[in-house]
Amino acid sequence: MLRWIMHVDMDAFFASVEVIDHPELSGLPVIVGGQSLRGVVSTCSYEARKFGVHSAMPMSLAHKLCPQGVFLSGRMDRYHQVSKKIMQIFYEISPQVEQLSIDEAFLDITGMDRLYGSPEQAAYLAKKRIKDEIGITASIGLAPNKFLAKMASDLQKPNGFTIIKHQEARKFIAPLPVTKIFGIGKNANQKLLQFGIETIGQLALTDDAILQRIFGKNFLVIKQLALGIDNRPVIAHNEAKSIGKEITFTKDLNSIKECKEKLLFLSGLVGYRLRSKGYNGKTLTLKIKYNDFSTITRSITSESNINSDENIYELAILLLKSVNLKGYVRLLGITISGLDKGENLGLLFLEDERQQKRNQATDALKAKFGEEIIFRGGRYG
Ligand code: TTP
Ligand code: MG
Repeated sequence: MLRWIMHVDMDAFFASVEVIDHPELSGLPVIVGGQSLRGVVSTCSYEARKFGVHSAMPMSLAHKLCPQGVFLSGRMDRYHQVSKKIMQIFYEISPQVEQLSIDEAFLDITGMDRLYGSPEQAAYLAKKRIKDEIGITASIGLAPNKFLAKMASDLQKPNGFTIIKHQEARKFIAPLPVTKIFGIGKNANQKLLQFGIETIGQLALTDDAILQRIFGKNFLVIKQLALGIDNRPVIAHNEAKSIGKEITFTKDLNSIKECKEKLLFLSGLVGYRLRSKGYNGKTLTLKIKYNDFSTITRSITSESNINSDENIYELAILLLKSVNLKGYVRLLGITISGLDKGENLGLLFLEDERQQKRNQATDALKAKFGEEIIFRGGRYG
């Protein structure tokens, strides 16, 4: 079954909400943002963009560029309220909605043709419902994956609708500048230019050795994107608040060594569950139940995202060490919360490559033979 993802992003969101609430502003250059001397522009209507005004610009400059603008300080509560209504429309179209920010979301509409006729019709429906029920325009990208859908929604703003078909994906993105790829900023762009690489098509044909020199160990992610490949799933936020596993032992544990051994096993299970659902988390909670049924929990929050077996194990051991074990242990549990979607490609660039490879290898086995087939050996001393 062909995968179809849409990315929907409201046009000039805060300014558009001001216009629906104050119809007399329609067609005017509306500029929303901090009104103090040092304030910056949050956003502005497309009419104001013609004067060169844009998000993050100092408000003083916006006044200079567009003196006739309508300057408003913004009402976050109201924008959140409208955002909620828009997300509600999305959830009525597909259960697989991943909200990315206040005004944008991915919807997975794979296999929903019976309901809508075609992916295009589902996308048109989203557009029409936002216009009819909210009163603002949205730009939509419809494509085989998240990367392409997000890129597509941006190509014909405002009120855009861009479809990238499966068989055309590579050709479609080939002429676009490399900076359209998330993760290619000014620096990487400069380096690519030294090799004469300006477009995504040229990037896709570049030697791996050169890409590795420019992007480091995770160059393959960039290469895949340049080829139009992106397998990240759309993750509905309401799916899970935490992911964890606990085990009651048939025989109570009576040493730190045994506890460590079991925590290693649990780390592998929890890590696998996190990764297979595309999550990473921030907080790890260790649960210990003694054989008298008294229970303690200890939590630790990491600064960086956690999803590798190693990181989970390290944190669990830190917590175990902070506990003065007072008797036989009947149950141990590890839970990861503060979950985040896998959208952040940056993570891929940060993670230790060897660790990542190892996790991928064991994940493949677990996916095939079941969660408990493999766990990492280690020294517990
Ligand atoms: P965006 O979707 O980036 O911008 P937009 O909806 O205003 O315009 P576009 O048509 O290009 O999508 O951001 C959504 C809202 O987030 C935007 O309306 C205001 C807010 N925002 C800021 O407050 N500061 C910023 O720098 C940006 C980029 C957005
Ligand atoms: Mg927007």
